[in-house]
Amino acid sequence: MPTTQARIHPLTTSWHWKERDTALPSVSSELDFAGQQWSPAKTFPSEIHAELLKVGRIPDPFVGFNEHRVQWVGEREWLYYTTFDYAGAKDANAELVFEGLDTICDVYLNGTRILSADNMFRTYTVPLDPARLKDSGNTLLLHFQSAARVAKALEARYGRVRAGSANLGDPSRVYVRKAQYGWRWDWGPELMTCGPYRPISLITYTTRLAALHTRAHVSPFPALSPSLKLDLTLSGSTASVSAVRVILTDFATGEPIKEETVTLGELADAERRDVVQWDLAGLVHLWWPVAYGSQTLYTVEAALLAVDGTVLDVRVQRVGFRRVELVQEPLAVADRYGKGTTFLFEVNGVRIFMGGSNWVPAHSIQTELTPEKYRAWLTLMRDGNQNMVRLWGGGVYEPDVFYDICDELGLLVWQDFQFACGVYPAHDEFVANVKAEAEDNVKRLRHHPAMALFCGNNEDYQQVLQWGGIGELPARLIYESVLPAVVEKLTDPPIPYHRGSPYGGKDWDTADPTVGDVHQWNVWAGAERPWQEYGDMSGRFISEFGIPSMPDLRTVDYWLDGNIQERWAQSKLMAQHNRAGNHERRFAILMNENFRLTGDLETHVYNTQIMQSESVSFAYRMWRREWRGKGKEYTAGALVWQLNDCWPVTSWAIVDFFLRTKPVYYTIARELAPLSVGIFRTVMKNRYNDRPKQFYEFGAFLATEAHIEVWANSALLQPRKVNVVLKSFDLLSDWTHEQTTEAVLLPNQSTELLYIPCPSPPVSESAGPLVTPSYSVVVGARLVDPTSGEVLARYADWPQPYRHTDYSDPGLQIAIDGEKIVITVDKPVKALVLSSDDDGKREEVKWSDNALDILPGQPQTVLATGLNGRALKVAYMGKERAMRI
Ligand code: BMA
Repeated sequence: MPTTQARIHPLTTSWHWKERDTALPSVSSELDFAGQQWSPAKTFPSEIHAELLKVGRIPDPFVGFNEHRVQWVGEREWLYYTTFDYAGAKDANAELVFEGLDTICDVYLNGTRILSADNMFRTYTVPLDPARLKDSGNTLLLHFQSAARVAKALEARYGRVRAGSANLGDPSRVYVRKAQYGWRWDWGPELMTCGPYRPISLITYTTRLAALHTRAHVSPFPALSPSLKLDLTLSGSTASVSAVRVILTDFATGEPIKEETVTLGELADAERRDVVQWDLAGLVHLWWPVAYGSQTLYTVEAALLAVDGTVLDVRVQRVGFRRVELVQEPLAVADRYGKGTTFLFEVNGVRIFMGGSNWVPAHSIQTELTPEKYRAWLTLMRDGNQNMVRLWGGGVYEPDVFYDICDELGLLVWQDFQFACGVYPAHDEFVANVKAEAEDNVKRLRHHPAMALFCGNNEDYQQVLQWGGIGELPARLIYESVLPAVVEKLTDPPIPYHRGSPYGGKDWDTADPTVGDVHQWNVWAGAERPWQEYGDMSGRFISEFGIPSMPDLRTVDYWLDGNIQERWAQSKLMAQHNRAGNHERRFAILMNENFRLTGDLETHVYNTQIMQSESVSFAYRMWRREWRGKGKEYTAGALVWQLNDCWPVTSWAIVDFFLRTKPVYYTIARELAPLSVGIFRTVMKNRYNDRPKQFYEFGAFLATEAHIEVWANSALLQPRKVNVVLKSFDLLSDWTHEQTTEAVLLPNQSTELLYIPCPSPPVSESAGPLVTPSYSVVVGARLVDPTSGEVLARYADWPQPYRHTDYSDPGLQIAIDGEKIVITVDKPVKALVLSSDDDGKREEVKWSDNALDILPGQPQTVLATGLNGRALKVAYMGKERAMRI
C-alpha cells in the first residue's frame, strides 16, 4: 500500500550465518545452500563469536587458555544473510542503513553488490531503487573478510609502523578502522570479532526528515540564558511539504514548554537552518553535571506536515541546556612546576573538578552488551561520586544508549576519536574514511548535554616521543586539521576539541605538568616510583593513571574453571589473565615495599586490591587538594585508568568484568565526595646516613619527627562551617589524643586546615631522645557539622609502610539488622572489606560503603542492599582471608 509516511523497518529476523566456503565460485552461490549449511542467528545484531559460542562450536574464550583455541575464527571469512519483504510503493524512496558492520564487509542485495564497507565506526546509508525490490524474498547477504588479514595486506602495501608495545596486538591494526583492542591489549584478549554488530534497517519514504540538529545554547555567565535553534535535513520529494511543527516538552513530565508550526515555503534546499529560534529564558532549567544541580532533559519533536495536515515524518531528539568550556588560561600564581595554563572544565560558568574514570569496551564481543549493562556500569560511576567518563581511543564509539544514560546521570563525556598508541597513516583514502567516520559520530553525539570534549587520539604523540627515532607522525594531519575541522563545523554550541591525550607543552611534549593533560604512569610503569610520591607527580589534568589488582576471587575462579593446580598467584593461568607489561616485576616491587608477602591466594588477592585502593585513592586525595580556587587550579581533574574490563582479568579496573566492585571503588568515592578531608604525614629521619631509605621513608618507624598536614575539599558553592576533629590512637597502648578546630571550608576548592606535629604518645625512656613513637599512631580526621554533629567526611592516616604496622586485634563488633550493618571496634582497623558469602550466581550486594578504616568510638554504618539473608564475610589488614560473621 503506498504511503506518505516515512517508515523504518529494522531487519532483525531471519538472519543466518555460515563460514565462507572459499571453494565455492562466488559468494552469492553460497545461498544455493540456504537452509543446509547455514545456522540461524540467535541474536541480531550479531557477532560471529557470539553465534559460535551459542551453538557450542567454540569454547568460552574467557575461561582457561581458550582464547588461543578460538584464534582461527578471526582468520576466516564469514557470511550472514536474511530475506525481507518490501510492501512499499515502487515510486517511493528506499534506503538501507547499516549502523555498524564489523568491519571489512561486502553487502549484496538480490545478488548485486551494493556496498563495500571497511570501517566499523561508520553508518552506511545505501539508497536503493524501489522498483528493483521484490514484494517478498529480497535477499541481503553480508560477506565479512578477515580484518586481521586485510590489515596485514595493507601493512604490506603501506609499510610496517610502530604501534604499542609487545603486549598489545599486531601493529598492522593501524590500517583498519576496527576497534583496536580486538587485536589484543594489555588488559584484553585477542578476539578478532566480525559481524553486523549494530542494527540494519530498511527505510522507505516519499519525504523524510533525515536529520535534526538541535542547537541548545546557553549564553555566557552570568546571564546563562537558554535558547534553542533547530536545523533540519529533508530527503525525498518535497513537493507536498508545507510546514514543520516543532514541540519542546519536558522529558520527565511530558509537559509541553513551547510549540510552533513553521511554514517551510520554497523547499529548494534539503538543509534548512534555523527553522526555529527560541529564546527559552525562564522556560527551561539548565542541565548540570552530577552534584552541581539537576539533569533536566527536554524532548524536541519535529513533525513534517503536508499541505492537508498529514504528518509525513516525525523525528525526536532529547536535549539538555548547558554551556561547557575547556578553559586553558594562564594561572595567576605558579605552583612548584611553574605557572603554565589551566586545563579545566567549566559548565554553566562553574569551574568543576573532574573526578572520574577511563572507559574501555565492557565486553570483547560488543553484541553481548545490553542497555541494562551500560546503565549498571554508569550508575556505579555516578554512585561513586564520579562526574566524568573518558571513552578511550582503542575501543568503539559507544551506542546511543551509553550517552543517553550519561545525560540522565550527569556524567560528562570525554570522547576520544578511535586511535590508540600507534603511528597511524594519513594516505588520502584513509583520511577520507576517517573524516566520514568523524562526521557520522560527531553528528550522532553532538546533541548530548553530557558531551564535554572530543579528543584526537590516545597516546599517539606520547608513544612516538617515548620510543624516539620516529621523525614524523603522519596522522598529525588527522589530529591537527581533519578532526578539529569536523568538530568545529558540526558542533554548535561548540564542543571543545583537544588534539590528543595526553597533549600539552611545546613540541607536543606530553609530559609537561604545566600545560594540557598528562598520563601519569610513573608509579606502575615508567620510573616505577613509590605510590607515596603521587603527590609530587601531578599535572594540570591527569587523564590516566592507575594501579592494577586482582579481581574478586569468584572472578578468578571463573577463569580457573576448577583448575586447582593453577590456583596460585604466579601460575601460567593467572598470567594468561593478566596482560599488563612486566606485571610480575611491578607487582613484586609494590607488594614487597608495602605488604607482607604471602603464598596464600586469597590473602594475595586482598593485598593487591588494597594496594590499588590505597595508592589510587591517595593520588585522588593529593591531586584534588591542588584544586585551590580561581587562578590556582593546579590540577583540575583525575581520571583513573580504568573503570571496567572487557573479560575476566587482573587489570587496572576498579570494578571487574562481572561488575564486582574492588575496594578502590569505595576509597575513590570518599575522595570525590562533595566534602572530603585529607591528611599527609611527613616523617623526618634520625640522621641522613642512617638506615636504609625505604625503611621509614613513608612511616614513623624510629624517626625523629613527624608532622601532619590536614586539608579539606569542598564541591559546595557556598562556604561551609565545620569542626575539624582529630583523634589519634596508638596501636600499641591505650593512649589517645583529641583536638577540635573550627574552620570554614572555601567553596568549590580545597582549604588547608592544619600543619602540626603528628600527635604521639610520650616517648618511652628506653627509646632515647631522638625517637618519635608516631610509628604506631593512627590519626583520624573528621569534618563534623557544628550544629547537628553529623560526620560529613572522614579519613584515617596510618603509619607506613603497611607491612611494618603492628595490627592489633580490633575487637570487631558487627550488628546486622536486615540490610543495615553497624561496625564498632575497640582498636583501629584498616581496610575492612565486607563481602557476602555466596557463589556469585545471585545479584551482587550493593554496599553503600566499603574498604573502611574504623576507629574506636566511631562506629560506621553500611547499607548492604540485596544482602537478603546471605551471610556476611569480613576481611581486614592482619586478617586478610575473609571470615564469615
Ligand atoms: C594507557 C592506555 C592504554 C593502556 C593503559 C595501561 O596509557 O592508554 O593504552 O591499556 O595505559 O597500560
